[in-house]
Amino acid sequence: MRILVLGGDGYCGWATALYLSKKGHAVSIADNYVRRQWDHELGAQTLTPIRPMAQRLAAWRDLTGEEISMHVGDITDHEFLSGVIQEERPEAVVHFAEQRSAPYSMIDRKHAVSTQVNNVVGTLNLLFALKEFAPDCHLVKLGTMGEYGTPNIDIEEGYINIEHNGRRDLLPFPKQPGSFYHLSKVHDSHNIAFACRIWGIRATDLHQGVVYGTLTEETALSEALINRFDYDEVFGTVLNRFCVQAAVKHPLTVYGKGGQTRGYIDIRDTVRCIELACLSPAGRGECRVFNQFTEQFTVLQLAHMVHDVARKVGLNVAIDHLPDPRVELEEHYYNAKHSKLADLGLQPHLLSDSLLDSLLNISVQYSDRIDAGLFMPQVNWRSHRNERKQAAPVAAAV
Ligand code: NAD
Ligand code: USQ
Repeated sequence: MRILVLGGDGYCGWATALYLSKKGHAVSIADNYVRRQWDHELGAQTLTPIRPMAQRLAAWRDLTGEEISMHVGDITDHEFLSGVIQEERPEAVVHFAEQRSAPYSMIDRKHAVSTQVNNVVGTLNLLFALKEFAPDCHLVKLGTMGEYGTPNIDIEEGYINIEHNGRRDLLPFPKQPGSFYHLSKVHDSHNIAFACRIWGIRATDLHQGVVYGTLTEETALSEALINRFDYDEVFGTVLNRFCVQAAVKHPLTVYGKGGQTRGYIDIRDTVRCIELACLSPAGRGECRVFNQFTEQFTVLQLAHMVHDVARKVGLNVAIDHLPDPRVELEEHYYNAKHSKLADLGLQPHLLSDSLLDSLLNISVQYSDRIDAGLFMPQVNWRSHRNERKQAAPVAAAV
C-alpha cells in the first residue's frame, strides 16, 4: 500500500514508518520537527541519541535498499498538507502529528492554546485535504484511551448501547478527558466522526494506551536508526521514566497513591496495530474506534515490577509517593474492552521481566545522558500559570 505517515520523526511514527517500509509498503513521511524544538524549549533530550532525519533515512536506505520519501512541513498549513496528499496519493494516512503531552498542555494558557490549535487544526486540514484530493483514502488516526477518562463502568470500544426512557441507540461512549491535551483528542474524534458522516470519509480512530519500550526489530538494526526514549516530566511516559530512574537509583516517582490504572502497549505492538488497521480499512463513511492497548496496570504495580527487576541486577531503588501534580482519581474502577485489534490478528507482547530487563539495560547503557533534574514534576494541574525551572536548553538536532 502507499502509506503516508504524519509525524514520522516522532516516537511512534518513526518505528511505524520503518516497520511498514520493511513490510513492503511504499512509505512517505511528513513532519515539521516541532517535537525536537519542544525538547529544546523544555531543556530536555531523549535518553537515546536520535539522529537528524536525513541521516536516519540514509541509514535505512543503505541497510535495506528501501526509500522513504520525506516532506518537511507543518500540517496546520493546509497548502503544504494538500500538496503532500496530491503528490503521494496515499491509500492510507497514519496521523501521529500532534502535541501529545498532557503536562505540556497544562503549563499555562499559551501551551493549552498551542496544543489545541496544533492538534485540532492539523486534523481538520487533513479531513478537508482527504475530502478534496483523496476521498477513498483511509484515515488511521491516533487518539487516546484518556479520552474516556476513568468512569465507574466498563469502557467500550468507542460506542455504547444505551436504553433511555424505553428507547435504544448506539451512541459515542461518554468522554471525560483529564487534560487540555486529552481534550484536543476528543475534539478531533468529533470532527472525524462528523466528516465520515457528511462526506463519507473512511476512518479508524485508535484509542491508544500509554506506550512503552523503544526497540523494534527495525530500529535495532543500527544505532543510526535508534528511536527516541523520553524520560523527562513533560514528555516521558510513566514506565519509561521508572526504568530510567532505576538506572541511576533515583526513587521512582509514583504520583499520589499510585492506584491510577491505565492501558499499556509495547511499541512493537503499536506498529503492528497500525498495519492491521491499514490492511483492513474502514468502509466509506465508517468511523471505527479500536482501543489499542494490551494490558492494564496501576502505576504502583509498575513501580513494584521495576523495583523488583532492578534489584535482581543490583540496583536498589526506593518507591516514593509524591503529591499528585495532576487532578485525577488515585483509586478507581477500570475495565476497558480491547478485543477488536486482537480479532484482526494482533498477538501481543506482554510486559514481562525480560522486557523490563531490556528497558533497564538501555537505560543503563545511556546513563551518561540522564539528567536527574528532569525527573521531578513541575507542572501542576491546579495552577494556570506554571513556572518551570528552566534547564539549560540543549541543541535541537534536525
Ligand atoms: P512524538 O511527539 O514523539 O511525535 C509526534 C511527531 O509529530 C513529532 O515528530 C512532531 O514533530 C510531529 N508534529 C507535531 N505537530 C506537527 C505538525 N503540526 N506538523 C507536522 N508535524 C508535527 O509523539 P508520539 O509519542 O510518537 O505520539 C504520536 C501520536 O500517538 C500522538 O498523536 C499521540 O497523541 C498518540 N499517542 C501516543 C502515546 C504514547 O504513549 N507515546 C499513547 C497514546 C497515543
Ligand atoms: N505518573 C506517575 N509518575 C510519573 C509519571 C506519571 O505516577 O512519574 C502517572 C500519571 O499521574 C498518570 C499515569 O502515570 O496517572 C500515566 O501518565 P503518563 O505520563 O505515562 O501518560 P499520560 O499523561 O496519560 O500520556 C501518555 C502519552 C499520551 C497518551 C496517553 C495514553 O503521553 O500521548 O495519549 O499516554 S492514555 O494515558 O491512555 O490517555
